[in-house]
Amino acid sequence: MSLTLPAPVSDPLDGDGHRGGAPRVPVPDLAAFSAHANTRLRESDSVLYDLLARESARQHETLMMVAASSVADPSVLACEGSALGNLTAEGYPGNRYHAGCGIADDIERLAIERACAAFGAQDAIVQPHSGSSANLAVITALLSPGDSLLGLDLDCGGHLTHGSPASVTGRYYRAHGYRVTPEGLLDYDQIREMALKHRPKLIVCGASAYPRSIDFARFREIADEANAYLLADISHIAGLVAAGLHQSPVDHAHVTTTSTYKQLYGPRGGLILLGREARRPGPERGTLAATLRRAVFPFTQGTPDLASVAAKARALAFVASPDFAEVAKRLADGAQAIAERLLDRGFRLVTGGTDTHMVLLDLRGSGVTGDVAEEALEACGIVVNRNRVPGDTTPVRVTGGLRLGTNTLAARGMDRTVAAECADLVADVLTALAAPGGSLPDDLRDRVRTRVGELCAAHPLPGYLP
Ligand code: DSN
Repeated sequence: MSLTLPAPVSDPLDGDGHRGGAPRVPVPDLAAFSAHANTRLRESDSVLYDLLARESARQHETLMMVAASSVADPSVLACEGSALGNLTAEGYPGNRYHAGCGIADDIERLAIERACAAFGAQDAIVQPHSGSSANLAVITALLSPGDSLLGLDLDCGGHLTHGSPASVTGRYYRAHGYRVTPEGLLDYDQIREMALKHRPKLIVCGASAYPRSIDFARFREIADEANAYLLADISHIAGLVAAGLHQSPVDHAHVTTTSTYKQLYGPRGGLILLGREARRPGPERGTLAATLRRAVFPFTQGTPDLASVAAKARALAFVASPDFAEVAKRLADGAQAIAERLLDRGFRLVTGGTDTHMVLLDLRGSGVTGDVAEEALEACGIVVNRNRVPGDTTPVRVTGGLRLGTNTLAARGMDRTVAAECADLVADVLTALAAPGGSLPDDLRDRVRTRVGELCAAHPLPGYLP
């Protein structure tokens, strides 16, 4: 028996968005649906609702200065919480393994287009679930197990996925780590020497805790001399790169990766960007871009999160807007102001300053450890993270340093003057901890908390209050 299929219709939806001839199905207005969804959550699961409400309030009321953190616009959160999360859509636009993906295809194409526009890239892969997933896809695409790679040592500011033994990238590959100078700076001669000695198949540049600019062109020269691929992970500085405030690696590196929730003010997720190397042959069949697409799906991921892809598209539109240039400028200016104020107050900074959004405080010798400082600052409403600094011998959960960043301050509209005041508040707390007796007096905690509250009230999270 053969089935007779109805003739395809060019536009199966009528002007009201419903299928001609079929009974009308009620479809809620999106904005009304969001309010309804939250009310439904409150009524059906008050325990979870209260936790979410408390977390929301905490974000409004505290100074978020974790350098790896930022705040997404509510329109980004709306995409993340949308019905796209219901969709299973393995594959890529125009080539899915499931039906019902026509709208998803348009959304993914839009995200790709916007990623390319924001970074001047030739091609982009928008499906990685995170920056780590993006790195894993690139590494598994370019290397075979046992091949060697060269990345910045974790203790010197590198990322887990750049070859740390704690990560699959350091377990299944022969990972070598380059280090920084005693001042905390990248030493390109040392990196070149290591590249020529170990002949890695891949060199990884980019960092999680490095406050200075990175010379991607120099890295590419080294990679070419060593006949290695170059991966630039710009997760921490992607906004500065997009705004033209930091050299772009997109046409220097073979591949560039980034997470989307830090300086791109997007959802939790990752991107892979390709510049002039996009159409060169990959290590196996097809172009480098095609190889990397296969490396994301089906090699290391299954179905993509289309809600996150939509949220990336929304965030990338903001990155391309004139307002973003102002935010990027503010985050660099703010970090400068914080560095200058901390230096004035007698603190030591890794590399002596910053070129980015990040300031790394070296607390060693002050009598205060990173964990104690982190806890005391949080009690005052200032959220930072303890961080090891180059040459640190303290345990990873203790650490001899603190990492500060300005992504959220900049988004809240806090300028140099406010950023410097934030540095003063941090310095007041650290100075008290370093004094004989080493504790946080209640009156200081209350004073700092009050001022933090005033600053947060004067600079609300952008777009969050209706
Ligand atoms: N890479 C981690 C960090 O820098 O803190 C998480 O984004």
